[in-house]
Amino acid sequence: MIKKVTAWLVLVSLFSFILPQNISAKSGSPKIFVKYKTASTACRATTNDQISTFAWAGFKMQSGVTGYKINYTSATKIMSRNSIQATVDLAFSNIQGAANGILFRYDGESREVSATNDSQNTIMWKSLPSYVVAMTYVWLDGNNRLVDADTIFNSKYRWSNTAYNGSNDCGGLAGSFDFRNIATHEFGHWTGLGDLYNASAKDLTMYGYAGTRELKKDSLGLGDTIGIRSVWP
Ligand SMILES: [Ca+2]
Ligand SMILES: [Zn+2]
Repeated sequence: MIKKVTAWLVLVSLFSFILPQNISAKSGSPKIFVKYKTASTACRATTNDQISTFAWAGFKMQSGVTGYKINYTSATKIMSRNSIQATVDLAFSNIQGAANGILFRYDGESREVSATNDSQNTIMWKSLPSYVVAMTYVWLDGNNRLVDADTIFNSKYRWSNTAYNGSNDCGGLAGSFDFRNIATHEFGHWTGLGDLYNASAKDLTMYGYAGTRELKKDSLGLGDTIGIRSVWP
């Protein structure tokens, strides 16, 4: 498992992707961000989310409103439509709160089942390799502005929602990934932020690994906020 993850990291760093069979992207070459499951899966309580680190992935969003759709039928059964939409809204509102001027808008239901450069930003579930928690694909125009962002959550895993109260860092449902916790990270990619893999960034939302029960990334760390402010057009 560790070897496999390392291999993926190498591939990611070379921007050369050999995608597993069940992950496909249509039309053009997207940038792909992979959120990995931690080897141990254990969530660790926050020790320092006030470091100023962030990574820029080399692109920015368009000015104005960014719409998104949700494929509810692909979601794991334990989450209701209402709770999915409310949670997505909360995750986007964290990003909006970090920088004045970012606006996301819910545009309704989607039936799209794969990451596709179709000028429609879509949130969906799909079976991904077990070392992957979620993936975000982005397509850019010639000026390195976002034209399409799609996020896929791994339907192999259980997903749940537990409210974060500022201290229950690892208080999510056992054996389950917290949807808001992971969604906030994935939507950080929509703004142009990249993954952080240095262990010192483990408490930041843009850290590239996640464990089950983890809630602490519902809220942004300092580096996440600074990053979003600096990449926002
Ligand atoms: Ca799309
Ligand atoms: Zn990521």
